[in-house]
Amino acid sequence: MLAAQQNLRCNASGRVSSSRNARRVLLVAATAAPAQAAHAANGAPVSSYTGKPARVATVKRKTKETEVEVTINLDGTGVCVAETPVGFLNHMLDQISSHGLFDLTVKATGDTWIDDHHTVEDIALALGGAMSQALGDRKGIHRFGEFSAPLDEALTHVVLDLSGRPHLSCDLNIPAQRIGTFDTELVEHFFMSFSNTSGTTLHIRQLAGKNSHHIVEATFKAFARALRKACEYDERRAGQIASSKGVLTQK
Ligand SMILES: [Mn+2]
Repeated sequence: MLAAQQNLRCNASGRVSSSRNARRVLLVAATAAPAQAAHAANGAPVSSYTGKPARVATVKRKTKETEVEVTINLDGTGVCVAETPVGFLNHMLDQISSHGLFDLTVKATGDTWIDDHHTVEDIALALGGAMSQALGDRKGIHRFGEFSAPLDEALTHVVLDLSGRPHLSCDLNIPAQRIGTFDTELVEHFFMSFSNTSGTTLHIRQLAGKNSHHIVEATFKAFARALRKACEYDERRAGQIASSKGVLTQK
C-alpha cells in the first residue's frame, strides 16, 4: 500500500481526509476561489478592471411553464451560480461566466417533465434581456467580438456584433441527438433566444469536431470569449457609441 493511501481516513461526514489531503484541499481552494467583486463605499459593485460602476442587471421571468431569475455583472470575475434543472445547461452557463469573466446567477424551475425546451428557452431569453439591460446605451464598448475555441478535436468560431439587431446564423453539426439527457437541438434554440432579447448578431461556425459534448462546449467557450471582447470598453472609443448611426439599441 502506498504511504499516501495509508494516511487516508474517513471523517464523520464520510469524506476521506488526511493531513496531506487536507493541505491539498486547502491549496486547491486557495487557487480555485474566484476573486471577489470589488464594491464602492455604498456597496455598489465596481468593475475590477476599470474602477467604474459595474454593469449589472437582473431579469425575472415567470410564466405557466417556467420561473427564471438571471443576474449578470458584465464587469465581474467569472463567479457562476447556476441552479437550474438542466444539468448540461448549468455546465454551459459556467462556461459563459468563467470565460466571459461575467458574474452570473441563474435560478430556474420549469416544466422539465415535458422536456427541457421551455426552461432552456426562457433562461436564454432572460439572459439576453439581462445582457441588454446591463449594456445600457452601449457607449464605449468594442461592440464586435470574435473567438475560435478548441476543445480537443472540436473547434468552433463565433463572431458577434452587439448591434441591437437580432440575427443568428448557426452552423453546427452535432452528431448525437442527446448529451446525457440534454437535447442537442436546444443549443441553436438557446442562441436564437439569446440573440432575440439581447439584440445580438451572432454567427456560429463549427470548424471541426466529432464528440458532441466537445463541440457544444467549444461553442459556448468561443461565445463567452467573443462576448467578453464585445462588452469590454474600447479605450480609444473614449465613451462614444461605436456606430456611424450613433445608436446601438433596439428602440
Ligand atoms: Mn464538459
